[in-house]
Amino acid sequence: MTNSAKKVVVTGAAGNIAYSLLWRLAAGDVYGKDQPIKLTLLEVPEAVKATEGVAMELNDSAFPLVRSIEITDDATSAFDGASMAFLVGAQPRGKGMERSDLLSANGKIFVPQGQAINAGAADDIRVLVVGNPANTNALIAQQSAPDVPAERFTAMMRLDHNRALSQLAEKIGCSTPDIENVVVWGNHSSTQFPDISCATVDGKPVTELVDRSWYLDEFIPRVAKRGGEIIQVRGKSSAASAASAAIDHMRDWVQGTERWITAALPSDGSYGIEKGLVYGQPVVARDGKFELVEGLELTDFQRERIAASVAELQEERAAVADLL
Ligand code: NAX
Repeated sequence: MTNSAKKVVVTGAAGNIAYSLLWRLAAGDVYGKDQPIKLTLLEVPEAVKATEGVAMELNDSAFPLVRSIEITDDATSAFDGASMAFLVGAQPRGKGMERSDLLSANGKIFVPQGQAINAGAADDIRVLVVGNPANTNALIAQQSAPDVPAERFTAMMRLDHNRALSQLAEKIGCSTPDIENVVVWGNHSSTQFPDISCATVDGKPVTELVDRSWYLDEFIPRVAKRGGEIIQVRGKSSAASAASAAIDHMRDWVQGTERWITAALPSDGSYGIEKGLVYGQPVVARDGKFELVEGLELTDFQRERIAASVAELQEERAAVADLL
């Protein structure tokens, strides 16, 4: 007997990231090859026509697991019965727009979406916010959904995590799966802290395999500013790598992993991170849940770097206080 189809919502479905994400999702890369899905594509009214074109191409791909494709500009119906939501759609930063303007413009998208999730999502709802500023957008959505367990709201730090792995692998001359226990603490912004303190390759500490000066002066800023570097070289922002990271995040959340990965989750107050802030932390995934890696002894250097993103996220939260 086949499983009944899960409803999966993707917002910003006419955009660049969705154009990669939808194909991986439809191929079964999140739930696996035995789980049919019903796709719902949520867009703004002006982009509904383009979304119809995306749906036509999805249909032309004849994916065996896709039972239906619905297109809507109505959040309430989109999230009704949803088991999974990729919140990718967001407003880009316009000319002359301050960061606080961007925060409140995007905040206004995530309040109604959080409310719609609260009103109608399925009991097993999992939310990943990709649209920037992702951590604070996730906080807004979570606060707008008081009846849904807070840990169902996450923001994407997996792209930062994958970037850290690939930079380390290149430097050390190994493959990314050889590297264990890397984490990117904090905000999806330049205050993030790619941390190799616990990282190992074949059981050997990474701190013994790379220079401290390379780590501090090249690795940390390069990972934190990689999005800008991609824009400079490619002429457009990261899209396929962001989609791939979103798939990694959701697949691990559903299917589990004992390897450390980074997910931004509402903090439980550990490691000096204010409770409730949606913050990139080291996790494993078991029984369909992310579990924080506990008991790490932090150095003063780590605490300082972790505090920088805490302060930034507190400022972002203050800028959207009227939405919380
Ligand atoms: P695009 O501008 O190509 O697409 C965004 C889409 O969202 C547009 O089609 C737009 O119509 C739609 N949209 C806007 N408001 C909406 C709403 N209220 N409901 C539904 N859809 C809505 O951007 P894309 O390159 O796909 O990037 C999407 C978001 O991901 C951006 O905010 C971007 O900054 C963010 N990113 C986040 C990353 C992360 O690691 N967290 C990395 C990649 C990316 O920069």
